[in-house]
Amino acid sequence: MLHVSKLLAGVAIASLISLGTAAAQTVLKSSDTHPDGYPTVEGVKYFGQLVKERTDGRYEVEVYHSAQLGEEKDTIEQVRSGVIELNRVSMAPFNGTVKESIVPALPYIFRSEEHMHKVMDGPIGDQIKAAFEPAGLVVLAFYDAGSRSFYNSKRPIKTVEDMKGLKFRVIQSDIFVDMTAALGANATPMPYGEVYSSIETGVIDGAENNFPSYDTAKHFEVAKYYSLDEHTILPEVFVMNKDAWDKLTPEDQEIFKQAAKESVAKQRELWSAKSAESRAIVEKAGVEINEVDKQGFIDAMKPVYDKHITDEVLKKLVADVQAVQ
Ligand code: GTR
Repeated sequence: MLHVSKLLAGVAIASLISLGTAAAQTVLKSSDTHPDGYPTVEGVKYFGQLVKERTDGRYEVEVYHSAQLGEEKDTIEQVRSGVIELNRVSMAPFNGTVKESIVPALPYIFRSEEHMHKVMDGPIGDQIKAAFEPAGLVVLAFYDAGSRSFYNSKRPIKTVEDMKGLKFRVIQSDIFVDMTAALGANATPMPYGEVYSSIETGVIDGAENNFPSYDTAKHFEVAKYYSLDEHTILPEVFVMNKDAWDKLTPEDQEIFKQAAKESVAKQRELWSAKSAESRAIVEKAGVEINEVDKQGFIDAMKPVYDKHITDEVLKKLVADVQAVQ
């Protein structure tokens, strides 16, 4: 009897102690559409690890990968309203909400990945980051996502002519819808998770993405022609709910910023390795990869710029990006 009551007291004390620790600890939920191991998922996990270490465990990040919390559009609403604190998404789904996010999503705005890094790591990147705040979001980092190209189940695309009549799923942004239309094809913006079955059942002929997404979402199984038009070098965005950010002490904000910065270096490293690996995987699986007459694609983009780059802020931003050497 004595033993049991001692034991019970022990359990009670232990749970009190663990309650105490739990109260001091804030768990931040983060969403990602990609599977575990994908470079963005690992980038955010690395961020979380640094934050945990440097706040002595006061903050912890839980990454919900594989779209466990929903498709990107929905999770953007969740992080804006504070249902979740963190989110890693592409730049493009913000195009309708944050005007400045349009610029890095424009086709052929960046000449190379180096050009994109220079822009996004510098003052223009800071200006784009600041533009997210009125939407209730603080941008912690821009991550890499290589370049996006069209792939489909019908034929290799070598010139703009070959795009005619094909139906593509595009990422959820009007820029991508108009870009595809300007190339003579049809665009359906739909959630990422629906792409595989939509190609398989013939609802669409293909989609557009980078090699790691094409590989890990298994789209290559149902669309074997991958054509290197490389229409965008679209960065990823890692955001935090602004109220959650404002609750951090200035010291903790510094820790978060520094951890995010270090996670960028980590993510970029993982990204280049994964890009090469994914390309090799799909080639081995029999995918046909072909070069494209890119100039024809570039020339076709004028109406997209004319339609979307109308106000002075965006005009200046585009000129500033183009001027970065
Ligand atoms: C990927 C990106 C995802 C998602 C996806 C899509 O390249 O990393 O965040 O936006 O594209 O096309 O929906």
